[in-house]
Amino acid sequence: TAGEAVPAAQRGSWTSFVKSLASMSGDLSSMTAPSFILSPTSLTEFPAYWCERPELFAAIGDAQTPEKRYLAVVEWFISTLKGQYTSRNESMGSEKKPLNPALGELFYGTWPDKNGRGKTNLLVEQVSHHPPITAYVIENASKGLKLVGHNAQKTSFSTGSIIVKQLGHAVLTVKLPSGSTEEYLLTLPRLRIEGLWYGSPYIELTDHSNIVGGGWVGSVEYKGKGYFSGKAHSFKATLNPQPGMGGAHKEIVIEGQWNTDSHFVSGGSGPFHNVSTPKEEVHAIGGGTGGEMGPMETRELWKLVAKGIRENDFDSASREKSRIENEQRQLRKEEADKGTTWELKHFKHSESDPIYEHLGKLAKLTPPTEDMYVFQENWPETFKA
Ligand code: HCR
Repeated sequence: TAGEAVPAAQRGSWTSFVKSLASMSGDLSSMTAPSFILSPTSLTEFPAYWCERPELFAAIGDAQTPEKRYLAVVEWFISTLKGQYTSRNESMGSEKKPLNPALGELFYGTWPDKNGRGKTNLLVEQVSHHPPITAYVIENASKGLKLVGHNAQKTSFSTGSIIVKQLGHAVLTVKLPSGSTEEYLLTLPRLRIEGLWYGSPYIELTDHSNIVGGGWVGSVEYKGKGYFSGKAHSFKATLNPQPGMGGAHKEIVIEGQWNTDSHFVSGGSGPFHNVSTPKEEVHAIGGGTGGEMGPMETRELWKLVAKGIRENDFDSASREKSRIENEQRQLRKEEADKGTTWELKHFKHSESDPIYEHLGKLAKLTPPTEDMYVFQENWPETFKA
């Protein structure tokens, strides 16, 4: 039945919310949703999902041959999907609506060095409020690894589901011990938010994403239940050496479930990835106290809203949320009056990305270029400790 998982008092507002999705404009973030579906976490914390298995990220830097390195990139990428797309279901019972970050909101974090994997740092900045765009960098300097990317979403509604097209991409740079550098372009899957009618939304991935670099061109196709395996969260990765790079042509195909495990179908044998091992959440720097980030640190900024949501005190959550939104509106108004604009702290916007253009051509990506946010290499002191 409709709204089965919805608290009885909110069934009516949930039904109207789901109905109103059909006429949504493409930006879901600004729609008001019933309180039971609100998450106390802001989208600026999401880039941490890229590194909840820091040893798999580090393994890219340790790989000894181009093929092993490329497969390490693919394994790390696939292993992040469980956290990125199913972890709210595990921790909160269903997918929820994250807090919509304010312009300039910050999140800094770190995964400590352990077992020789090196220290990994995370820095996130909300670079646009409307539409919401989040830029991030993740670096493990001791292994020569740096991931820089940005994320935005374009949403639409089709046959009862929200379809989320992810805009943006990420580039992983690997500094090799020889001194040379390799780059890998990562594009992102499309999402279907299903289970809306019942009030228990969850994500299924669809379409495909690309992993291109290090002499390889790969595509990962995503399917839900009833396609190539009959199981939810299925994928099939088809990886090919870049034409003209020499050597015998060897296609590698891997199939399985991105939230559990997968295996080689050709070009290798045996198991490929397995995400049953525990994940390691990021250690938030200054979390909840602002620290050197001040009031724009995400957990500091949203402290009272998050408390209200966690304690089912939605009046105070919505009062605090309105206060933040009004303050933000006021700031934008003052800037407009003075003829100034908000200055980003860590990133600079660029209309095109030469790495996307170069690697994207190998996978015949459209459009041929995309904009990017260039990290200014200004890691704050707190990361140097
Ligand atoms: C679509 C989504 C906001 C964006 C979230 C993204 C795409 C952000 C980047 C991360 O790397 C991966 C990621 C995972 C999330 O699954 C995705 C969110 C799921 C829901 C949320 C909507 C804006 C809110 C929908 C409201 C529903 C649940 C009623």
